[in-house]
Amino acid sequence: MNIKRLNNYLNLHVAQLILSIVLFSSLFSGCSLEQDENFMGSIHVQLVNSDKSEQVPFDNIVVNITNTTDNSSRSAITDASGSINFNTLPVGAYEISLFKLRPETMQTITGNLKISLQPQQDMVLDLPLQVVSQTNDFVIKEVYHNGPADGTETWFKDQFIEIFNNSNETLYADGLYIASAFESDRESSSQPLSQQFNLEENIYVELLERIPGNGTDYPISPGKSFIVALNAFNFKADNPRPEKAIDNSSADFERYTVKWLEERSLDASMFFDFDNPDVTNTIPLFMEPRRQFWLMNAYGPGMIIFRHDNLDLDNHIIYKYGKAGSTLVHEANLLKIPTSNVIDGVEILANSQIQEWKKLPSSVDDSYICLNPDGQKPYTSQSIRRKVNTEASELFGRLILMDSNSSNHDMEVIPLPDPRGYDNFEF
Ligand SMILES: [Ca+2]
Ligand SMILES: [Ca+2]
Repeated sequence: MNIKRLNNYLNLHVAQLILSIVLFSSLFSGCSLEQDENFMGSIHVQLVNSDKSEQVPFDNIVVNITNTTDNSSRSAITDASGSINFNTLPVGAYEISLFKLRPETMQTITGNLKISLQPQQDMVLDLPLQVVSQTNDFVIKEVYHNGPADGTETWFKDQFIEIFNNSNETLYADGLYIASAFESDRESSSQPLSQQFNLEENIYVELLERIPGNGTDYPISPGKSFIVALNAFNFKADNPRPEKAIDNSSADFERYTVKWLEERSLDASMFFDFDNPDVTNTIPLFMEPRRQFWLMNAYGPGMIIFRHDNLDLDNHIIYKYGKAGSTLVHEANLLKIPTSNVIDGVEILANSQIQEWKKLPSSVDDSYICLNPDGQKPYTSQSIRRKVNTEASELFGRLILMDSNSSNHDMEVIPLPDPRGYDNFEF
């Protein structure tokens, strides 16, 4: 180091040192405790549970408060009244959150609020809780509706839905209903279904099938799943891009509606729907008359599973829809399914701008998921899979999937289908 550079170096460091001393002293000499208090506030948080059907005790819940600017945080534990005070907090933006699992009732309790604390403010806040009972039942683990990226070798012929036993006991697939909810396409309609019908009480479906069986024919162990494929066929075979195609030949159940449609003098598609005699077929129960095979809406299906002891298959409606100002009116014959019977549902939308076109009520899915928020393209091989609830899985010592009735939170988009991918999951 020559003399000039050494001088520059020393000057720089002396300057930094002086700056540090000035800042340090101003911090302490310039700010009295009194002034500090001017930049403090307090927050009183009261937990509130507005869901009367899901009662939870308020005690012993850890509530976190995090400054969203510097990520500093504090936490406190509620007493039975569900109230907490955070005193002498610096002003700023905060997130208040909590997450609690109650193993004894299989409930998850969450709450989240974002607030901005002003100088000397005593803020009093209600923190609404979301209480969700961990499903002791089947959940939809995967919906694969978009077709593979194999150069339209397969088209949509490889669609499947996978249903997972999220409970801690053996469940039976026997008699389970699977339905695909209807929504008109935006090309031919300017009004979503929800503007004509109350979608909270009933779900309007275009396709309905039932798993056969006498009650105990198809046991599914906890943490295991079963697959219902449109065609139980190996689409990798003779495919120029087998890495993008899937093998559905080991599906548990298969859709086959050609005969059913022909018996009703309706058009059937033998190109899209064929029958593997080695795989048990589901029982077709209802198809919107224009459907020629059991195609889950390729631009975003709303899938539900449910049980019903005495389902009324004549509970139809004729839904008329069209473009505003157009004389052309379309009709769809739809079946009403009572929402209260639904075990699980997944709302998939073609993009994130069309929430009013949701097909499922908020009590079944209070959000939605898109393959691509900017607009889905067909034949991408993408699939929609339910995420693992790692916290609950570790706590209960078994594989548990997310189920907060909110697809945005519970589901994820994956680049390739993952049939039975959780069978050997380790946590
Ligand atoms: Ca088939
Ligand atoms: Ca078959």
